[in-house]
Amino acid sequence: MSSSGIFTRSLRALTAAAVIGAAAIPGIASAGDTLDAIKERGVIKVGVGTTPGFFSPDSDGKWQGFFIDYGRALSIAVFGEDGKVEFTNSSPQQRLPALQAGEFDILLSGVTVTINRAFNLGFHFGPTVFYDGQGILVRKDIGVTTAAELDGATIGVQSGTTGELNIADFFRKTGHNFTPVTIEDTSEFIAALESGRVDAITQDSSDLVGKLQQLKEPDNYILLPERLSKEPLAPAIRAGDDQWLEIVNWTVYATIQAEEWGITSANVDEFLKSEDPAIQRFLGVDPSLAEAIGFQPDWAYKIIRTVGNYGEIYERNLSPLGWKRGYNDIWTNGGLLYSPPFR
Ligand SMILES: N[C@@H](CCC(=O)N[C@@H](CS)C(=O)NCC(=O)O)C(=O)O
Repeated sequence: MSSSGIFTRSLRALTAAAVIGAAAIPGIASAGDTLDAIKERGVIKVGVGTTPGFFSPDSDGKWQGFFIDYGRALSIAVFGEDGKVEFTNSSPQQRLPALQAGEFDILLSGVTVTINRAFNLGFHFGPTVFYDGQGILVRKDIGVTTAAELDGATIGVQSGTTGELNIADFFRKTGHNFTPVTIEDTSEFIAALESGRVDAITQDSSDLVGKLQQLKEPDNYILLPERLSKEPLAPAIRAGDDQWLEIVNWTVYATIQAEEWGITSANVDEFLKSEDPAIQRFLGVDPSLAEAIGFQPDWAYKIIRTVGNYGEIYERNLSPLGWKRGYNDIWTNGGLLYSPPFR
């Protein structure tokens, strides 16, 4: 199998089809040049944050985490091999403009899908990979155990996040007062809580659970039980590149579909002997589907063998932090994760 990635002879046809589609249907985005740029450069440029479990460098400076593993899966999808990804930390405020400016090919940084970002800011989103909600982390000594009790508190919020509007909406609803302190830099954001400059900080609960690990005395803080918002976190790309969007979509779906079928990094080779025609097409034993699309037949096989299915990615990175699957489980287990059919 060549390692040139998922796209073979059909690349031009796909691009052409998307361009034709764009001409025929006003308003539909066309294929862009992201994939070409990535292939020419030889690396995918990914914007990330710095939250343990989701994206953080290990002691050797090598990035680890839930979103990092999706970057690795994309590397396998595009290049047929792991590791052709450059992860760069960027603040929540700067990363969307940086994506728009072409500094990144994709953000895997816990970006929430919102209608404003889709219509007004010019971004497209892959599938939601983590269903989250905004939380509030307070210093215990202020003596509250629910968000509804917060009145007159000073609350840190990171600039450029959905949290800015959510926290204002929340207090408008409760009728209580609060003083927002908007901070861009993540270290300063944490330091504001530790120094007492703010009574609490608000962010995606995924972020707060990770940040708790970074606080010097985590026992002095409590994550309040309320979730203020829906924060479906998804890969974000520049609008207007259908081809790149579909690569992102189906890379994520491959990890979800594999979990639904019980295919793991440990047993994927056993599944190569499966009699199920759908699994044969998925793993490339029957190459007809992949060939018709222009993917390398073993693209999904390689992703699962190397990075694992969604559940493995989750267990490896997030279970150690105490995360339960909850909404982030496969639909057959009562969660929200659902892959469209591979056919
Ligand atoms: N989901 C929110 C917040 C995004 C966000 O701030 N994400 C966290 C990670 S989940 C982050 O980047 N925190 C700062 C950091 O990690 O440096 C949004 O899209 O506006």
